[in-house]
Amino acid sequence: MSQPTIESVLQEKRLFHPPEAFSQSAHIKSMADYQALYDKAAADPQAFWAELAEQELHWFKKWDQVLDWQPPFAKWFVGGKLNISYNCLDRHLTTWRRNKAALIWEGEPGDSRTLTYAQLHREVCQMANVIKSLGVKKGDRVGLYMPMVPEAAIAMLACARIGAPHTVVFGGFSAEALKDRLNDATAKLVITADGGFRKDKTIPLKAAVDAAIANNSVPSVENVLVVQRTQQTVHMEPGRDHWWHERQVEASADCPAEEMDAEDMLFILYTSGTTGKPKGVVHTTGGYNLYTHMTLKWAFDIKDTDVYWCTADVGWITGHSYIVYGPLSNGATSLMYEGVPRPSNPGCFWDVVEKYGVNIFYTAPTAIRAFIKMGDDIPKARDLSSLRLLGTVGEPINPEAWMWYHSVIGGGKCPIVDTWWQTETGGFMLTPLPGATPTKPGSATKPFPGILADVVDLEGNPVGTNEGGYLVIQHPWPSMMRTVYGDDDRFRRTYWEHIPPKDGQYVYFAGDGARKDEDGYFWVMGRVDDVINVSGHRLGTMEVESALVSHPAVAEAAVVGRKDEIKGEDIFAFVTLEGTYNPSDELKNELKQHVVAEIGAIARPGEIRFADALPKTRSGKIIRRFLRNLASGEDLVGDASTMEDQSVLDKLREG
Ligand code: 6R9
Repeated sequence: MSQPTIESVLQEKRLFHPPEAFSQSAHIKSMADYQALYDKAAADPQAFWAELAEQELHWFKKWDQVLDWQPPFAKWFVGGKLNISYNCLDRHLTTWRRNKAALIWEGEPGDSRTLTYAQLHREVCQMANVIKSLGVKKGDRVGLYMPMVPEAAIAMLACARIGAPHTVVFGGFSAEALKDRLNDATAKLVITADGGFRKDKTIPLKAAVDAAIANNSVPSVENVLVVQRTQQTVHMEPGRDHWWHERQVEASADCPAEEMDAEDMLFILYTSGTTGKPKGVVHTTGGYNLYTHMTLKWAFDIKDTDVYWCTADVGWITGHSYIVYGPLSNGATSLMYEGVPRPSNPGCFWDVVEKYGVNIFYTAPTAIRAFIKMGDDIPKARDLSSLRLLGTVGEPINPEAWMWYHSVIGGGKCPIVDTWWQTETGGFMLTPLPGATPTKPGSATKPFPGILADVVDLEGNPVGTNEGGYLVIQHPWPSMMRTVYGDDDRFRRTYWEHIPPKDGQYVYFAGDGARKDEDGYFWVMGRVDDVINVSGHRLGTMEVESALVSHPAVAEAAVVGRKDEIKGEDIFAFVTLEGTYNPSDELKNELKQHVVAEIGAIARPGEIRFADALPKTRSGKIIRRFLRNLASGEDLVGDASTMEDQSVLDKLREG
């Protein structure tokens, strides 16, 4: 742990009550209702979740046991049988929702598609049959490397339908990063596209897959299924590569959903940790289905009349839980957009809101800050009056950005739902319920009913009101990650051992610092480990360091986060060179490009500084605290007496 103490400087006092009309029609209408649910769940979490599971989901067979908790390993709805693709599709087909829009999709060049529940079901069944015909069986892993097109969601649901866990790799990751993830998951099939549109260019996805699996470097991959999107020329390896559109026309639209055990693996999603190796976060079927369903319903107050838009990419957990599974399980209309705001079209988000009459809009603080910079005229020139709720996720939102979002985008009438959660938690953990919870700009407010959260010190003792500490969860919840894929030990070490269990009671350590104010509101302050948050994306400092060191010029590298107005944090790398290399701007650029090739554009260092040596303790540990101070141009904070060589700092300061 790099920062044992956390000081909180935020003192935000403004309070915003839910508009009365909103509360009246909301699923949860008042703080009294919230409190009643919270108390009921806290008194008997198992009964609480069992009742909802029975009420909200379709089960082929009911469970025998609600929770089997052998810390840190949890099993929910043991013995229960269900299929999340059935809950997202089939069960709606016998209702009026059959012909309701399930997915509304808008492509970056302006093309669009709407798929009703019946149409989506049909395509998912076809894709499931094609996947099966390529030799994939229940339990086999399938890698997805996709642009933001409907086929990304179709492929996820098709995998879920036949019980083949998917692992979606964000399309912005490099071939190298893709290779590592496919290997870790031993994926048998990769589903990709020729390319995707991003910022008026095409991204060569298929070429990246070719590079990732070239020379048998991912021996498990037998086939590649390719969706046609950009029509760019791609190499198709005979016998290995197959066009989706050619296979689709031959595929039957009849594919019954496999009866899955509640604890069967649904997906693996890789996320950065504090070592160089990404962690495969494992989620299972029943608990994840229930929790993403309930959180979307209550925290976003989803209704059948809503057009709901989450701007995340399906390559992240937010896309999994709140573009695909949560919304479709609720029978909602989920909007998917391929584009991102770009110089040629800074108003594209608001055009989409206006075009489809979006009612619920969910995005990230980094996007909000970028919009502020582009100026109010852009959103003000569009009709945003359809919006009734705004959500935010990914990093702490600064109160100024919150206020702008509230007034300029929400017209002062939309509750803002600041959702704190993680890849590991599967769904929202701290969140307002918009018809009930008064909000404070910058606070994710209170735990979702059924979540027992607290702020503690490293011994596990609760800290005082408004004192900083570590955010923990004290009771298992249905959508908690089950393990790190293939590495139970890492799961235990990372999440369950930083804070020692007390009286046999294990707590989940989130890796975030927080404080709780006098009203019991949580204020999340950011990571306390060596993870940096760049534009809402998690990157391990070690990952970037490993990438740098893999370049022949680099002897040693230390990476820290530096505050950035738009991105939240930016990557600042200190690098020492091998003897035969000389510092130069060309080399800096080459190293930045090298990191992009190793990990992806999201990891490109904002700044690289060459150094003769890095500040280290006598035992050889890099003192990141000092590097963080240097990166942000601050004075050095803290004691330097443990340093091996004091002159190192003076040289670093000179740059
Ligand atoms: C959903 C997602 C998780 C990390 C988490 C925290 C930060 C996310 C936040 C937030 C403050 C919020 N984070 N939401 N911090 N307020 N509303 O982002 O998952 O990519 O795994 O990142 O993001 O630091 O620990 P993931």
